[in-house]
Amino acid sequence: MSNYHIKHLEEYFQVYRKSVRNPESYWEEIAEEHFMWHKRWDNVLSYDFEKPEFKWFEGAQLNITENCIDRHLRTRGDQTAILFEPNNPDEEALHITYNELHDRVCKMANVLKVEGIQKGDRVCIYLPMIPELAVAVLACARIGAIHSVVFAGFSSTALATRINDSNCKMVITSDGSFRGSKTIDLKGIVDEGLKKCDSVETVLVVNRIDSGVEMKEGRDKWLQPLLDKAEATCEPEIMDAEDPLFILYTSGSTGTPKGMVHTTAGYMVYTAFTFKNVFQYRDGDVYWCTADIGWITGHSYIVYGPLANGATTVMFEGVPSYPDYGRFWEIVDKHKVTQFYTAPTAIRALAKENLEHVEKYDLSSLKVLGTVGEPINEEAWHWYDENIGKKKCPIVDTWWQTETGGIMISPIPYSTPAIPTFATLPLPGIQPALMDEEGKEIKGNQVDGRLCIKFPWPSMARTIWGNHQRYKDTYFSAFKNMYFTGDGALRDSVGYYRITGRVDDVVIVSGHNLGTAPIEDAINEHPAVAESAIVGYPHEVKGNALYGYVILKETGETRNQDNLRKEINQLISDRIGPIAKLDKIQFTSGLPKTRSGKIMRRILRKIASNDTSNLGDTSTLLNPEVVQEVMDNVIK
Ligand code: 6R9
Repeated sequence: MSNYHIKHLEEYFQVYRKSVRNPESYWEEIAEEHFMWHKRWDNVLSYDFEKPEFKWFEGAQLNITENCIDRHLRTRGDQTAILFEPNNPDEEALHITYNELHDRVCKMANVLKVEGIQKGDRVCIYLPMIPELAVAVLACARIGAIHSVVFAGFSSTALATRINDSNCKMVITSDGSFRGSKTIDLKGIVDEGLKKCDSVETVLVVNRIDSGVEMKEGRDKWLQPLLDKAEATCEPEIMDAEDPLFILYTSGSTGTPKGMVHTTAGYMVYTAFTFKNVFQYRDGDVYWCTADIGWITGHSYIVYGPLANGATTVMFEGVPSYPDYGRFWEIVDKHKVTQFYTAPTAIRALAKENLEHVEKYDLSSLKVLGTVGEPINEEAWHWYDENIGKKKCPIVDTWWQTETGGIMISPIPYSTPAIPTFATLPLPGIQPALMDEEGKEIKGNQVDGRLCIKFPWPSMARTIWGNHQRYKDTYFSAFKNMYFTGDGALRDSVGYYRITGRVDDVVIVSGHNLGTAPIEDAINEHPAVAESAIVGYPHEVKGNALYGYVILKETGETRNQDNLRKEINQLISDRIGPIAKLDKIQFTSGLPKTRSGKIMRRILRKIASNDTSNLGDTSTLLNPEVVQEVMDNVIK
């Protein structure tokens, strides 16, 4: 098991040095020892940053679900694979063993085949956090269909955009979902979205809330009766290493969402390897990641990474505040969770509540705590450390992205001494670089710059679905022979990395990536709006919240501003989803612009953040006088 499970700092440095000296042989050894292949690769890595093109384990053949399920059946068939905790605490938790998971996935895979899905077809999955979501993902992978999971909090328009972008042939959804004390009409959202989609032939519907939805003749089918008829075995489709495994959409700073394409072998090897090391998972552990499978964190660290290691992975349907703010800790206690992985925004929200919610429960099973999604502030880190980890659990602050497929920079528990707010050191095989604005690498320590990665790693996204040029432009054009992350970072005196946040127009709200341009597009559709600019500003719970500056058309200026604010947020909610709503909307007569007509968001960001001491030189603006007006009317 060499290299696969790092146990102390010296070993980390040894392994790291080896991994950068000869990345090919490093990853080859791991791929050889820990996975099941139908055919060995001819070549570990070939790459070209210009095209850009990256191929890992070319020539190899495999099926990822055999690695995540079948090969565990002999040794741990009766062990829980997925532990499902329902929204309602009175509903019993479900322990799905590896044997049962195998049968469920095979049945679902057979249903997909009967419904005409073939290798390479795209299947959109729009489901709440219920076992069928993980099963549907794996069933697609079983037969070589490409899954495109869309987070079930997205609106019908956002769903339709994503379905159309990749021409999905099928949608798998449910009648509705439970979220705390509410139910959400998912099927209604799908019906609305599909009015704009021609490619979808079939909609499979899980009955989750028994709401008796309308079923469209010839298109919609209840899933359960089909599963009941299906066989519990399904030969896995043999896939090439570089066959696409899934598409997952992420927000860009401009334009439509980007369908990041991940392929099979490299993604599997890297997510499995990082899961094992970053969470120090051991047999018998119960691992819980609170993310939704609609995000990359759920793909890599609820489904694929844990299952590839034969782990027990918890899936939670509900929210941290229902029935009260103790729910997370109740679940940790009830299932004796050993690794707990969540987002800073959740930690901050829970830290605001009475400590009694924590103290009621026995959290002594916990060994490792993790965070992901955005920078964690020091206060939240300490609260997590003291109240949840009782100062005994290492905290892994894991930095990575939808595009990177797996965790890139993170402490390794018991090896890397943690420092609050630092993601610390790169994982083996990851070669970060900090770049200045001229495109030169900034060497040495105690420096900051734009974070890039200068050598390929197995789980990097290979393209943007249908738009390879955009992939090149977004990630490989800013700096030659480098992947550009879009984040800024600093490297301290011992070489630890701290991520300082996005350097582009993406704002991370409650851990969700939101591009400001699509939100502006939505607002600008309002008949009374002439122009708008969205920026993020610091928010104590959400990390960042959205602040909108809106210029009204002359005709709109006489309207009631509170009503306008509501209408604008409704538009955003319809076009993108409630997560993108603005916390503050300021109406203004103008926006500061450069002479070339670009809105100076840097200034707007500072004003929204109440940080106007150093606005920089505004005299070169096209309309410097507008800065004072914006400042005078800022919404505190
Ligand atoms: C996994 C995930 C990616 C962006 C990324 C960065 C921010 C993620 C972070 C972090 C500071 C961390 N981010 N983890 N910032 N510290 N530990 O979140 O993917 O949704 O694509 O977001 O999130 O800005 O560029 P994704």
